[in-house]
Amino acid sequence: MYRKHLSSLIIFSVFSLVFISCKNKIKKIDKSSPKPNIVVIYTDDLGFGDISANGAKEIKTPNIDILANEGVRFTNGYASSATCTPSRYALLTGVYPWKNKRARILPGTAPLIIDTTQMTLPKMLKNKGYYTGIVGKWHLGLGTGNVNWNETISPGPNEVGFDYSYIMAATQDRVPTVYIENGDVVGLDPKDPIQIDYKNNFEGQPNGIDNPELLTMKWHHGHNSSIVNGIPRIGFMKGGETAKWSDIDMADHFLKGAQDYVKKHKNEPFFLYYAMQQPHVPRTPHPRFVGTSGMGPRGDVIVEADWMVGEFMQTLKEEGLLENTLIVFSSDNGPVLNDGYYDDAVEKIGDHTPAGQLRGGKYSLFEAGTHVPFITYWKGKIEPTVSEALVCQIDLLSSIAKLVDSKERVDDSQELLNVFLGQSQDGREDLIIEATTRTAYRNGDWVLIPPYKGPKVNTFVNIELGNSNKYLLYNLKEDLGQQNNLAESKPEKLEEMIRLFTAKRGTANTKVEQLELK
Ligand code: NG6
Ligand code: CA
Repeated sequence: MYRKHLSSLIIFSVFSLVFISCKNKIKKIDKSSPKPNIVVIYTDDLGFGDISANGAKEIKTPNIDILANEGVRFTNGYASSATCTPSRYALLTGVYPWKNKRARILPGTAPLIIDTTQMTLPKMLKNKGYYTGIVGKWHLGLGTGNVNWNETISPGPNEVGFDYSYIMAATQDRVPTVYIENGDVVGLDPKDPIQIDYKNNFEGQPNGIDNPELLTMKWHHGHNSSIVNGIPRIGFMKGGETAKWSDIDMADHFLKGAQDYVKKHKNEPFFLYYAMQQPHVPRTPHPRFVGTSGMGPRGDVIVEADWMVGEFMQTLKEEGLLENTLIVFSSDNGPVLNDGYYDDAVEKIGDHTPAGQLRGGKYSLFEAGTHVPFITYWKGKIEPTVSEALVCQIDLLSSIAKLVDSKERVDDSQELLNVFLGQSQDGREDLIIEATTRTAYRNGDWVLIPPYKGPKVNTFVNIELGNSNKYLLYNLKEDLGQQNNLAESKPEKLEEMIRLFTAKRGTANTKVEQLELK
């Protein structure tokens, strides 16, 4: 009896020892490969051809080029949409923006369009022990309607997965022109409360139409409401004088926020969404960048943004984080020159082609709307690669989830981790792209744009939108510039593309919503 007990005790002890040592081993392995930090550097309206790594000759972007040339430079990388809000929605949620009716260019007063119960990139990372933060442009709505800017604003980024947020609510050209930190307007004097109205001005307040003498930048279309720092904006604002941002310092301000964030959280795995405001309008380079591009403010703020990327990378290096940080660099949509202000963007463009060889631009269903710079960089982990794989920002959620050992996957977001790490060129088979609620379909080298009513060209911004009364079918391998419509000469291909597109998209959406252009 006693013997029997002893032997089972021995067996049990040996078992436990093996189990414990195994457990320790697993722990050890975990420790020796700490979770990589994740940084998404997201520019605003930067075109495929706006960086020298993608062929720009007239403008130099040496710092972005380092990421591109030493990481994976994607030649078929896409934003989900040709405008900001829908692209950012897809980036953070992994859901196609055309599935959310509210995912369209939002006014500064719009409510939050991400459901607080929805999975998001920061939420997934937070669940895996990451500290998560955003510094820069938000533009996904705040609150639930009728925001009181003088109290803590909620829900917002902090309710959809960010531990820390330092944001501008919408765009640089929209009120409120203040920074918001974790829901509170920074530097607000309670005796001078902020009021915002997107329809009517407040009595006695100047505006862009009646007070041209107050303007340091002239408006071309839209942008004629409240005047802040001499710049007429979209929407009316009263009060909050001490909280108003300085436009020429904005890029430095966000850079410092991003750098401080990294320094503060360097000892834990962190995620940073560094959402730069350049080169969106109003283009307000800091004086030290004025004239550096020879292309006027648009070129100057690209040079400025590139410098910021260099400074930010330097911080990662100094903090010893470069080899443990995956950096994704991209843009929310394609380029536009005149987006509402007279700022010489058109006049001084010279031979520069912001979209490279692509047709269209911001707002367009043609390639330049969504086909943007896309780079992944991870020192020591990613080999310098040029990848032709089809990838989209929407795929980052599921792919990064795989990287950090999370089981989260979102249907529209494809897990392409090996592609993002440059270890495979096996990207997406197909992708639905969006431009101001219209959709088009890429499959392999082929692009199908269904017929849409509406103007062929948006004459304000001078961009071809991709509207046509017939199907447009292009083969990008032979015709990257989308000059030869093959819909008639390739009827079988056309039919196949319509069938595949309709199966994924539902009946092609032919209802044209008006752009928010006056
Ligand atoms: C448009 C604005 C444009 C820009 C855009 C949003 C006018 C006339 N045009 O409505 O200037 O702000 O919205 O850009 O108001 S985005 O990059 O945030 O999508
Ligand atoms: Ca944008």
